[in-house]
Amino acid sequence: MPRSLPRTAIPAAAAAGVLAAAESALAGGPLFPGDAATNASGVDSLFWMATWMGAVAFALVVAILAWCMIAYRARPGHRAVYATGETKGARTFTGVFALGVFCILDVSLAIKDHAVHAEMYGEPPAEAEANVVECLARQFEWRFRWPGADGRFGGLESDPAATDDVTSVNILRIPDDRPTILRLRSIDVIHSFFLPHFRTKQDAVPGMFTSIVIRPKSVAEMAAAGLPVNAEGRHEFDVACAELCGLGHYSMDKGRVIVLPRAEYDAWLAAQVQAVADEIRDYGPAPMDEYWSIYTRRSAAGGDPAAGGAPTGGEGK
Ligand SMILES: [Cu+2]
Repeated sequence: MPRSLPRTAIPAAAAAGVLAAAESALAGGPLFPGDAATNASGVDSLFWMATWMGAVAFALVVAILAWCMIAYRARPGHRAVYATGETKGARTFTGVFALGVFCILDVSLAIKDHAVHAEMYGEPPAEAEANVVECLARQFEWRFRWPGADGRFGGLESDPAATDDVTSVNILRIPDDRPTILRLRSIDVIHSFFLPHFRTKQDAVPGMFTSIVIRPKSVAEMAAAGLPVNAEGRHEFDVACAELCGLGHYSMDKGRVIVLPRAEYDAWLAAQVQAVADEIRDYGPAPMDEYWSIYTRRSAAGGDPAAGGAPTGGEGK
């Protein structure tokens, strides 16, 4: 039997191997859809770092196990070693190895995760410098809302600010030159707004606001990266629900986010605002989008100030 294991050489070699493998894998891989967000690459590198570190640590453990099986096996003139791991040397090796794995894998992953998390979920941009859109999740679709001509999101159904709001089902258009703050809420159960190309997701929870910041790359960068375009040549990406929310859960992947150049986005929004204003002029205030209306009534009945109004009693519960 070998006299003693080189106690520091193995963890040191392991550390070097793990770091080298993780480093070389940070460039990305074929598993992910194209990356459409300015802050998405950190998520990919964290994923690959965890995957490669785990893979290398696993390979190392298996290699040591295999080596021990061969080195200490029974052979002519040599009995198999019955090692219970109770000698001082074995304990020291196990301790050093475990500590090495912890320091290299867990600590470096925690440091990396902290940075990535801060980038994704840290301080949101000021609303004045962002594009703010509201999203109402329901079984089984996403409803989006933009403030209308008055620049204000409406609250309750009877709120005049609500009548000119622009709404859309399942299609979210955003400009490419600034972040979009999406304010999420749910009318029924917990949904999770998931943007695979933006490497981000956020739960929409009944009774509370949550929000997510979408930071798209510019349309020019997306084109250069060969990201998918729809029939009209616009960069269009999936929105999916990442929370099993009922029988039609799968159908919430009908959501789409379309990233437009700023001028085109502004023109689109102006046309929508104008269309709603024309409708109000010709036919009087339009009824509020059905589900926003139900939402505001339910929320108000529950005294939810997010609904923008005072409690009205049990109506609509
Ligand atoms: Cu859902």
